[in-house]
Amino acid sequence: GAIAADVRRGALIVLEGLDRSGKSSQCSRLTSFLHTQGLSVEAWRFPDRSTAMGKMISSYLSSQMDLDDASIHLLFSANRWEKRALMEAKLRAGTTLVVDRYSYSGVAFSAAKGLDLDWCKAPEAGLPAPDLVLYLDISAEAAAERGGYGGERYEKVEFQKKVEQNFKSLQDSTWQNIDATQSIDTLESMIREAALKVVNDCHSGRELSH
Ligand code: T5A
Ligand code: NA
Repeated sequence: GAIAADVRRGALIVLEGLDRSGKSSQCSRLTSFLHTQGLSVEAWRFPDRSTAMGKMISSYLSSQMDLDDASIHLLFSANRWEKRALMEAKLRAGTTLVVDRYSYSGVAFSAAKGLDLDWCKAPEAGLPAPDLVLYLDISAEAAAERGGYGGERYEKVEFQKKVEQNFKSLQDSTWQNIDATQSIDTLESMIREAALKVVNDCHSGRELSH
């Protein structure tokens, strides 16, 4: 039954942060590490640019297409909803998902354009809730110095500062703030420890919430 299936469920681990905070680097390192521990684990990311909606989002982000602020917000959310059934199935089957951005990015970026924060949150309600959110904390200025912004729509310091304020107002009990100015290796070991703990909690029966 549902309870038995949940007892060994996987963990939903989300990495969040400003553009260039180091999320993708840490997601791939964490996924490899959990794999070496014999765990069933997959790396996911949002936006998922591979779907039809994801292709629209990608062309919006690269400024090939313009969309109304509210419309693109709902499209980012819909791109998570279209993956919901698969996410839940994987988690309940025992696979841990390491996810590069989730609803917090959805709300923080759209609200930085001036949309109402609560309005932005509404379409996220009902998606699987993360068991752990690792927030890679770095200032907009320090992030901009890394590797150079690639020229996507949101990669501007003034905008990222607003996004940072919004992220900080979204923190809840599942968050761990991590100083993202530390070395890639230091961050990797801190993240490993936090992730293993939550994977164990989920394997021991912590329920999936929404
Ligand atoms: N968005 C997203 C919304 O508006 N709504 C939504 O609902 C969602 C989900 C998508 C954009 O869409 C917005 C947010 C974004 O603006 P994306 O595809 O996630 O963006 O962005 P990417 O361009 O793929 O990734 P980022 O720019 O966010 O970079 P990362 O993943 O944070 O950083 P990473 O690991 O690629 O590293 C960046 C550079 O820094 C170096 C790396 O080597 C690399 O050069 N670096 C470090 N340098 C020093 N010290 C460290 N600890 C370092 N870690 C990494
Ligand atoms: Na990334």
